Amino acid sequence: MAEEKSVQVEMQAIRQSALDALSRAVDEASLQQWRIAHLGKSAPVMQIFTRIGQFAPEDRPKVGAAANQVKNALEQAYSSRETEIKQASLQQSLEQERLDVTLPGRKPVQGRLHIQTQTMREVYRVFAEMGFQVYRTRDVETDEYNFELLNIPAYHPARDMWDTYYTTKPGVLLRTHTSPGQVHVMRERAPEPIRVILPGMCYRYEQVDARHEIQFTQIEVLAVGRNITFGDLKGTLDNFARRMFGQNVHTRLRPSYFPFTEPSAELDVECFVCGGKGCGVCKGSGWLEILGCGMVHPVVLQNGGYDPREFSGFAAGMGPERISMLRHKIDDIRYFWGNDVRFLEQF
Ligand code: FA5
Repeated sequence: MAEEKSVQVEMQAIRQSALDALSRAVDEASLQQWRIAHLGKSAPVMQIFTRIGQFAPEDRPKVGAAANQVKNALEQAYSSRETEIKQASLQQSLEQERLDVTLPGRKPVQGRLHIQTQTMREVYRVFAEMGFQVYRTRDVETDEYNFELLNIPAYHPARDMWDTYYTTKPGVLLRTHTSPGQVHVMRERAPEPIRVILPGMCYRYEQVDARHEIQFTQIEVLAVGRNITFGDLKGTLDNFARRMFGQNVHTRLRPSYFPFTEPSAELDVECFVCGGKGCGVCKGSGWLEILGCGMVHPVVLQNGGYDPREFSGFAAGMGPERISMLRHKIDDIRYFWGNDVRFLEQF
């Protein structure tokens, strides 16, 4: 039979050594180790409970109560030490990681619409107000639609106006302008009247410079009906220019040549850099060309399914990059597709 008196002494020693060890626990990791060692299943105080049957039956309640006391005392000591350590570590992190709430916040990086998307949407809006719908056609075109149906047969010298990227498939190319869309929409709508704009990316095998890219956007304008005149074209373009550039904008229509319009013209806007005096951007002319236009050629009307004796129409093709350049005083078209965020995030 084990002696009740000596186990009481043993328990006091267990308690003392556990409390000494606890005072040496300085952080949460060592505190956890202490808990396993002194309150876990194999802790000395827990071993007393397993040995209780070895005591005389009358001593067992005393031993049990004393062991419970030690256990409770250790649990209490553990919880107050835990509070102390947590408090100390909070204090330490507050001192070390001091937060200055008066510092200005970091601005989150915000996505935005590309300058061209913004300009194009504005052009859509201006034309929508004049009753024009948006109609989209394909970037990869056939020679037939890009040239032949637009009155530009093979080997016609006018083909030199559009240096073309051909695909490996014969007769298939990247559209050099949005004009092939004219025939697509006419064939779909004939003999109904048409008022559409046709936006999209165009591709030309060109020498890249401040005003020319190999990839750029165009917006085609097309109106077909029974009594459409050159006056309607001029009025529509004047209205468009005033809405885009302001009431006082200076524009001019200059005679030009396109195989798919007759007569043909080009619309120039006064150069934004020199104010019309002449500079490097406008090549000394004082004007920047933004679009080509004219009355739809009878051959094209016929190819689209309209009888040119009954129907007439006007068409225009503009370069929205040039419009953005004019409005925002951008002096080089290469910024648009260069993907430099320092440029893009300005708009
Ligand atoms: C045409 O492409 C004709 N299809 C326009 C047209 C449509 C005329 C309907 C008559 C009736 P042009 O090659 O001039 O025409 O181009 C029209 C506009 O596209 C130009 O005024 C210019 O603003 C823009 N553009 C042309 N080439 C480039 C280029 N390489 N880089 C950037 N913009 C260009």
